[in-house]
Amino acid sequence: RPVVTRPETQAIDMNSRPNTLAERDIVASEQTIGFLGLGMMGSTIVKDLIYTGHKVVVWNRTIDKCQPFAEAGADVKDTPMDVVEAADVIFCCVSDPKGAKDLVFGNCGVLQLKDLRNKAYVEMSTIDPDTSMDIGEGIKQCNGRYLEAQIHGSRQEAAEGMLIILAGGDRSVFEECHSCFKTIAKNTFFLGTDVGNACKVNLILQTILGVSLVGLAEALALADRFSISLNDIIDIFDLTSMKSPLLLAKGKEMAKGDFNPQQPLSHMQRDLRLVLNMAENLDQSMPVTSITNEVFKHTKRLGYSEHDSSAVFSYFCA
Ligand code: NA7
Repeated sequence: RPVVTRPETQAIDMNSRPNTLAERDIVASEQTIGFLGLGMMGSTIVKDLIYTGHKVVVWNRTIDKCQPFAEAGADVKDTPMDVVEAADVIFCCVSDPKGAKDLVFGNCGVLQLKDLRNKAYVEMSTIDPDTSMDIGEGIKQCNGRYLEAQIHGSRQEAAEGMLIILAGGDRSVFEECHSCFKTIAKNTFFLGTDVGNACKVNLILQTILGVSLVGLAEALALADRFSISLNDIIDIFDLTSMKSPLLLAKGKEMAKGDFNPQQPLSHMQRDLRLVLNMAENLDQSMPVTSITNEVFKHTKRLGYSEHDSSAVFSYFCA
């Protein structure tokens, strides 16, 4: 099996600004914003929150990632619990449901503070509805308010302030997050007070994305076997009513073999796994998503976990 090199980790550019910010006329909330998780998404979001004048307190498991934010004016804390103590509204943006739960229920986690009166907790990590309900319940039992605010979009869309926010839970928290959401997103939806709905909608969108990417990759791989130029296929696809900006972009990445992670393949496969668990509980048949999941799972084993989801093309070329 050929050795696959990991994509280079991109350092956050603290000076880059989305063009969208100038025209959005943002008046920063006076509340102190806590932020847990400075991965690619979290870093991009926090950088822009600081730029738009928000007072920010941060924590990340790997402490080194906090340094540029300390230099930009953020207060860095040692534990999630310390962030919660110092902030009014606390956002969490980590890899998966397990990480999200660890930060709330774990040692030095959010609930160690016991009394969350006047605190609002906003879960941005991609999670399943059950995890969101568990977290929401834990926060409420300590008198806190909870909002799930799932972020839909790639790292590039985050960098451009063009995410879509899908929110559910406490409406007052949703209102209080207005200036933060306006900083990072082009659209924000409140999907009701029932916790779990926003997670469901986000995962349904991810299902459409995952299945579409596998269909695209499989078709392009067939073209490649016929030695038909992938660029020609993409140019023609662009003229059809099937075209979409995303599929065109992903098709070009597949043609170039450039899998710079905008939406990591491991995240895509995690989402499909969450979708299938959700469907399992409802006895809902999802044969296409099941196969799509298998394809992504195997592509992970080929070494493409940290590459973009478009690396699923490699499955069909192996
Ligand atoms: P990244 O760049 O892979 O970053 C993941 C972040 O999650 C990073 O800060 C990690 O800390 C953190 N993490 C992961 N597991 C844990 C646990 N168990 N405890 C604490 N912190 C953890 O992902 P993105 O920023 O692109 O995406 C984040 C979310 O936004 C994801 O759910 C997307 O679907 C949407 P580390 O730096 O490794 O110490």
